[in-house]
Amino acid sequence: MSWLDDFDDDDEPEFDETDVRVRPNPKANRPRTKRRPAHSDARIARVLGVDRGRYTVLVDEDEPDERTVLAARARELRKTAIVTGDRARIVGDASGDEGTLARIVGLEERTSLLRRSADDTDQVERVIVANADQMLIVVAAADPEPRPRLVDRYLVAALDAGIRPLLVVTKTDLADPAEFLSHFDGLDLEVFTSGREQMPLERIGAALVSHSTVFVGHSGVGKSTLVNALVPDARRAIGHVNVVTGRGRHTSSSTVSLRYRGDDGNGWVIDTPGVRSFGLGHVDPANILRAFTDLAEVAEECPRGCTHLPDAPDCAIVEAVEEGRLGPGGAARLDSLQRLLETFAEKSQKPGA
Ligand SMILES: Nc1nc2c(ncn2[C@@H]2O[C@H](COP(=O)(O)OP(=O)(O)O)[C@@H](O)[C@H]2O)c(=O)[nH]1
Ligand SMILES: [Mg+2]
Repeated sequence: MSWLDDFDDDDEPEFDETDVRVRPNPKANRPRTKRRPAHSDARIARVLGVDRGRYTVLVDEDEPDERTVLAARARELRKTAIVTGDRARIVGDASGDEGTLARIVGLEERTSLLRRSADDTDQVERVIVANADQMLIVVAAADPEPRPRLVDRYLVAALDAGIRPLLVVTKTDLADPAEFLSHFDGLDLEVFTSGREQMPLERIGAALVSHSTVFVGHSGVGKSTLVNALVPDARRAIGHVNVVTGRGRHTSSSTVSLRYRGDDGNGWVIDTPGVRSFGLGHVDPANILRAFTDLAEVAEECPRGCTHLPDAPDCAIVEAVEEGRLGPGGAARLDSLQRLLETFAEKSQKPGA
């Protein structure tokens, strides 16, 4: 027995004991609770990334001796998902020296949580990112073709998690995004367009300052290309087409936090691999409506429990649009709202969702 017993390695790779300093434990027969300190000496560290059961955490953030430290999670956290963005309580060797391993003994309460849904093939809900306050939805104007419905799902997930959505359309050198963008006319949504040789790095950068922004979107849309341009030392792998197989290979397979350093301040950028879907099972429709500022105001006149869908009786928004009271864009905004509400409704009717 040694202090290594406190690590959970059940679902993790072989642990090479030569990697760490192992000291014999003369009190191996004492009850576990006694051997485990109360962790009052724990310090808070930001989880930057996870790789095969090992966490890279940032210790003494913004202090002169800020450093990254490798950590494993304590056995008592076996059932706890620890993800990029988490604020972890760590104990043990936090020097960051080669061959050392700190131990995560707890997590600070999360301010937000982005989950990937259980989908048709995967019933397990997975946590992607903790504590993000912005979501940059990345879609390509072409290659792959943009799908408004997919963006709807991201939007609903963001709005429900209390995360502010932003949208960037990449590859505008390949196609005009205007038609696609018209789907989001009604939303209070900051939109960027980006193309080869003309990435709006200053505008996107300004939006990143003082925020923790998770980049989401299908594999191949250009997330890592953007991250590399915004964070010069990021070196995120860019997808390329394998000349032998002809198939696309998108090599950024893990989620990592990277620091954005701008002229006006810093922020955190979280690059994710292609995330296909988010859990929409517990979405509150009021959170969706809230993103449509003008429609939300009109909705106060709606009957109780109004769905705001096309068949809703006496819906004040539907009536206002029909009477032209919401201006020329009113119909488009109502359409966007209804699409998002329907996305939510379909999801929540799915058994087990
Ligand atoms: N034409 C064009 N290609 C782009 C643009 N942005 C990224 N790409 C290409 O799209 C492919 C996928 O990019 P990547 O950043 O790996 O996408 P990710 O999977 O979302 O991280 C790469 O071949 C990039 O060079 C763009 O604005 N225009
Ligand atoms: Mg990538």
